[in-house]
Amino acid sequence: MSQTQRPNFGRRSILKYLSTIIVGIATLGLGFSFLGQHHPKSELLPANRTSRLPPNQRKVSELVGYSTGVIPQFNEMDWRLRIGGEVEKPLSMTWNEFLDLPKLIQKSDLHCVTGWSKLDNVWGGTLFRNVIALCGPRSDARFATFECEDGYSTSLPLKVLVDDDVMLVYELDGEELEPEHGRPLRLVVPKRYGYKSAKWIRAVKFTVEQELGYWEKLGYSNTADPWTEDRYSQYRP
Ligand SMILES: Nc1nc2c(c(=O)[nH]1)N[C@H]1C(S)=C(S)[C@@H](COP(=O)(O)O)O[C@H]1N2
Ligand SMILES: [Mo]
Repeated sequence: MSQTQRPNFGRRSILKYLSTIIVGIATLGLGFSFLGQHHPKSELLPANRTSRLPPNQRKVSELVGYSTGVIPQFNEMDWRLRIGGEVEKPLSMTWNEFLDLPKLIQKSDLHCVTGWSKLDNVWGGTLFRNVIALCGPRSDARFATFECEDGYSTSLPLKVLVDDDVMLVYELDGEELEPEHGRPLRLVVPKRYGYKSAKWIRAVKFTVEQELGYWEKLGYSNTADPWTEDRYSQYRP
């Protein structure tokens, strides 16, 4: 049949068309009103969130600088970011090669599982998505493990890592990242507890199964959603 079917404009379908249009306009309107306030995407609160502060968190005025060990040195000349595991194109990037990735500045919040939250951190870096595009994870890769200079590690599903607010950053509030906050390179994952935001990253390994990171092995949640107070894992080693 080559003729295109004419829509049937019965009462029910007119109602359906009308409601689609109304929902469409309302969605656009909401979108534009948010844009008008210049909120980056990560600041938009889902309908069920009435506050920017997740339950049982308190605001602090500075990032606390939480770490489990000594703060590593950064030597620009011998620094490499290794990207491997289940990828088509393993990479070893120099510092300058990393800086050549598209740069983005974006504000977001960091919620430490111990109860402090630092709102409005202005991060400068690149979307994690840009790294994914470079190395081409194989079709069975579902997770990535971040391996850090201080021996720390954590991992996340790729479906979390492709989000608009997930970045590899080298600047905070317009300045080069301070050593205690991850200089030269850290991850920020605003929608997860802070222990997922790995500092001093040296390697990213794409995997089929999720590996347990430093805190996750000690019983902290592998999903780590601050809004549902998903602090501890069901499984205790
Ligand atoms: N390599 C590494 N990354 C890390 C940690 C760490 O000990 N080592 N601590 C995590 C925790 S528990 C939190 S809350 C945040 C804290 O970030 P900040 O030190 O910039 O405040 O970093 C995370 N990233
Ligand atoms: Mo933390």
